[in-house]
Amino acid sequence: MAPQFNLHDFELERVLNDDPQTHSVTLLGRQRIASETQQDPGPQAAIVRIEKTALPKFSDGLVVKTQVIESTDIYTWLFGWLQPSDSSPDLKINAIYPATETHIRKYSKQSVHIVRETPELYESIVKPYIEAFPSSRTQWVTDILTGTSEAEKVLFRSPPSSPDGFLILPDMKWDTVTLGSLYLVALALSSEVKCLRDVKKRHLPMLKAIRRETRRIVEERFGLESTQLRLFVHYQPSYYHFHVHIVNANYLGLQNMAAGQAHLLDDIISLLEVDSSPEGVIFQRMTLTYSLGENHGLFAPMMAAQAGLEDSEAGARPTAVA
Ligand code: M7G
Repeated sequence: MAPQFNLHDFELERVLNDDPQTHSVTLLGRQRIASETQQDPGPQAAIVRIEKTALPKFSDGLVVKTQVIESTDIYTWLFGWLQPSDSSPDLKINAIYPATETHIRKYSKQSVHIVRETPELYESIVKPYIEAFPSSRTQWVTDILTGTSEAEKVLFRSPPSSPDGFLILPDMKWDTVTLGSLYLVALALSSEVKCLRDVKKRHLPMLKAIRRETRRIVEERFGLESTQLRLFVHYQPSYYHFHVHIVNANYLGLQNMAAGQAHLLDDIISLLEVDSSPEGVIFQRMTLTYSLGENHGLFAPMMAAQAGLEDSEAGARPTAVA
């Protein structure tokens, strides 16, 4: 019969793995085992994986203590405790208040479809959609850029004279502590570039500076090398003010890194470099393919337009040989 394991008799040797994604830690240690039938074999190697269980069903009073990490405009993120305790928090909580209809739709469970956005569909459907957003949608960006909020969190800010300026600060997705889930965001100081479609060859100095300064800051502040970072840009993003996601390369499985939505900053730079057109507008000439949730404001018009794309392709397809 296998000896019984008892965590209280476990002596930690080293941490084999810790994974903020699955909220788990895997440990190697030694366990003294006393068996009734055999001689005590002495300390034995033991592997222990500890994982947080699913959250209990939410009820009033479930979270006994909270502490605000940061807040900007209508967004607040906090630490939470399930038990009265002075030790590290059990939860990270993100709150949006007051939430708009767009937020409610974004955060509701929904299935996704893959759509292709030609330059023509961008002009006729997507551009008007982006332009219709009220400026209040990116008030949080304005608050950060003007120093009204999160000012003490800013890790890098370009000199005011810099034409391609940006700043780098912790993303609200990050708990600001766990290196394994490091998540920063670089925000362009100018609101000229709304999204990937607006990125042109003349933005190369800004893109390269974001890459360079990110690497420097992350190495100096957090001790991570440039190869430990994944830098990417979303299309479609939730917020139409140019920004780059900066994430620990080992923090995998985030839904927002899906192929199609996440474009590596390195690939964007490389595409602009090989683009030989004088204006360098490769992102205005490409068909971009990505997933859209059923609740997304672009879902209905983009889905309706897909049929047109298939039809025109079907017409060009050679007929099968019998
Ligand atoms: P996105 O690609 O537009 O949308 O990225 P997503 O949220 O669907 O990924 C915007 C990024 O900005 C996300 O990583 C957000 O977590 C982050 N973010 C959003 N807000 C409202 C804030 C904020 O107020 N402060 C900070 N620091 N980050 C934010």
